[in-house]
Amino acid sequence: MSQKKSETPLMDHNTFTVELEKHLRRELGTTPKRATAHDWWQALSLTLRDINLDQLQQSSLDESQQDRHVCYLSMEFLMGRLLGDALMNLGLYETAATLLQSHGVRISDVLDQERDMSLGNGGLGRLAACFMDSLANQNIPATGYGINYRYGLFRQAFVDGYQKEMPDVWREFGSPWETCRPSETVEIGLFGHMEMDRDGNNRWVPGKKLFGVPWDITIPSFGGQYVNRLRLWESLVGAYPIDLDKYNQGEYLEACRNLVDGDTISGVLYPEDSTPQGKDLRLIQQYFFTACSLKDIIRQHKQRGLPMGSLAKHYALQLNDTHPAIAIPELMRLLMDEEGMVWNQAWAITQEMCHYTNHTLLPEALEKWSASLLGRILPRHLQIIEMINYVFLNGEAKEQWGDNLEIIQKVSIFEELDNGDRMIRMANLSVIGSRRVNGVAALHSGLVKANLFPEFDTLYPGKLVNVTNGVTPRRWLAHCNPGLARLLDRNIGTDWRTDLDQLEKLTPLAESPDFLDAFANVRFKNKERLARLIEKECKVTVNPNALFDVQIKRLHEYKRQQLNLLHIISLYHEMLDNPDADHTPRVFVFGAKAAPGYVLAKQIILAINKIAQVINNDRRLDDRLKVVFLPDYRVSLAEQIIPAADLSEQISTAGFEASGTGNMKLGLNGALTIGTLDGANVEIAEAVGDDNIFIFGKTVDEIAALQQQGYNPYHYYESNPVLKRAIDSLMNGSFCQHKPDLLKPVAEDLMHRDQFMALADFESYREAQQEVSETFRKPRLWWRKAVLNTARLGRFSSDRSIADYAEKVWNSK
Ligand code: NBG
Repeated sequence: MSQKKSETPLMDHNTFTVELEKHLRRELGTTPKRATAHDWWQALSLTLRDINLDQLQQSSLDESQQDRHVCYLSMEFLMGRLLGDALMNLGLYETAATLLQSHGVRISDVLDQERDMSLGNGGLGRLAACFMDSLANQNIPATGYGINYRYGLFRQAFVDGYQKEMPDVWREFGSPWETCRPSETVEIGLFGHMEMDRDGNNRWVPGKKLFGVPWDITIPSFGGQYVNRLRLWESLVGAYPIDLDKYNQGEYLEACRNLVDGDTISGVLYPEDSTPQGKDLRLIQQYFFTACSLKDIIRQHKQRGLPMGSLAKHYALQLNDTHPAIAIPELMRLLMDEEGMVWNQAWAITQEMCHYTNHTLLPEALEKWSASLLGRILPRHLQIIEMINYVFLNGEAKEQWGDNLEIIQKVSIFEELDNGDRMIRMANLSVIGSRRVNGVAALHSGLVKANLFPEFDTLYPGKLVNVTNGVTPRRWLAHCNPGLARLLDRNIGTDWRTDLDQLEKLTPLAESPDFLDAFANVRFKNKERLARLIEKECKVTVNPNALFDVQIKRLHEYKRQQLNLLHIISLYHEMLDNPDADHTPRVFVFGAKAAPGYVLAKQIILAINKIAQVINNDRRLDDRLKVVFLPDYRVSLAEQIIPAADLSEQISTAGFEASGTGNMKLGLNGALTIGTLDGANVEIAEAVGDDNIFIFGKTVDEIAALQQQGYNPYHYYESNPVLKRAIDSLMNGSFCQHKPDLLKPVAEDLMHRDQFMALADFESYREAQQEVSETFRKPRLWWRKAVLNTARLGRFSSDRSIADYAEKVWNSK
């Protein structure tokens, strides 16, 4: 695993300039004199892409027969912007900046031209992107497989405090990073029926054909010597995009049917699936990218002249959640129906090749497909799943549990519904069909074993393992926080970029007042920068000396943005009550998107925005309290917020956040965490030490006990006057006088339902927040803790996660 540093760029200054200008002239038809910032962005991206493509050839030539190629199958890849990161990886950042400057162009303006590739929703998709980066850095041959969505998640704006969603048109005129490979187009089937062929074999006759066209994006290691590939599929329906006969008869819409159908399948990420059409589409998307990827893998395997029997030796499939779980029956189908293998051999290969990551315990997020729906779209796959279940229940399961119906019903892939339909539990299918199953943090993996799959853990000892998530230090430290990166380089050398445990060398520096000052100074500059962005985006002026208290993540009740909000309201009241007390000034920063169909989450956004408006305009506070909700949270916005955060809010109900990765990014950049003992917070607390983190709230066991005894949020409301006053102010229209009922739904839910027990943790949270405020007023103490956070979080590098996967899951290197 040789890791080259970026000090010796792959391209020298002169060649770089020549190549760049060539792209400007030949591809964009412009000159350095006339080029706009957008032209420069495109030309730079094309130049770097070329370097990567050359190295990709080299890397794949170097791939030996002994290597096990990792195929990471994921519905989501949240890549963000690529240019800045690529310049840094290839050691060309300074070169590019100087060159642009000589043309009177600022590199930051050029980088700002890039639209994020927001082909993901949250942590799961960003994890996939960090893992692609680390796979390249560990020189592990790998391909990421996903969908080339025409539109990203959605673009978020706030209108009168409400979230408004718009399509994210991220690549309307193409993306310079993507290379189309039409010659590697694959064809897959959908719908249709089963038929008996002459030999008496059951054959699937698809009713519809679909083409998958691959678009490739190169993923370079740091230094750029090793390059992997992300391959995203775009769907096409039919051989011709339009029906010319119909077109000529003036039936324009009908003539474009294929175009529309194709565009729909790879159109948007997470289409609303509350309608039957939405459900069909989602399953088709899952099957589409999985089937295309498997065909691609088998084609390459054959091209290398290798026998089908050795497929699993050469390829490991990682199923990122159950979204690509249809890979299990699809692989069985390919091996049996197309390659002529018998069941047992195909099953042995499938079980050897597949690995499944579980990212959630929330029952509503564990995928189930109705058997009738799946059977209509994929009739052969339903048969195979039934057979897998039959063999499993009558074999291993029977041996282990005899006729214990309760257990048999629980481990079965099928859940029988009262209306006669059956639901296919994709998680059970994934566990049965995989060689390893991993959770994403120690606590979560323990719960996967103990609560979600205890029977499978008994049946398959050693199959269920843990791989704690990680984040790439290239993007989440070196690139997003150049000030801190320089400080680290000066003090501990530059190797931390590819060996994050080097950060431990900072530990003694936590005792040096000079170093603490320098560290604080970097943060201050980052906060000034964020303050300018806040001013621009939210029209709110914030004081960079205030404590920046940050909660950035998907909006979900279990993540408890509402708990944060209750605390903000209580602080507001406290400041109004005691205007002369010495309050620690705070700026609360939110970034979050709510799923379009998630009503309560959207109401929480509205509440935060309305309260922000009142607080930000209340002169009595003397600017000591500000609340801002930055719109359109995405990777590139996270890159600006994280280096400026003092406090990291990780306040989920214990047992519900599988891992979290924002917690790692913020901690690594020196923010202190206020958090529950949930997900990776537990391991972060272990790493930084109890004195350097603010832990509060009920533990997993306490939450379970409370749930069991019957949770009554009203009791907390009634008995805690501070809490009561905060909730009452939501109820009685204090924050929106002309529509006093506007925030009632949020208040009522908290008082009477509060599914994630925010009220039960409120007091403990408030106390922890008081400790935060007091600590922040002692700068030496605060910065010492901050430095120790950076120093001790090296283990949360995704390089370590990937090394763990290689060892515990893929058995690859
Ligand atoms: C999310 C969890 C996070 C975790 C990421 C990555 C899903 C289904 N799960 O806690 O909520 O960090 O996965 O593992 O998106």
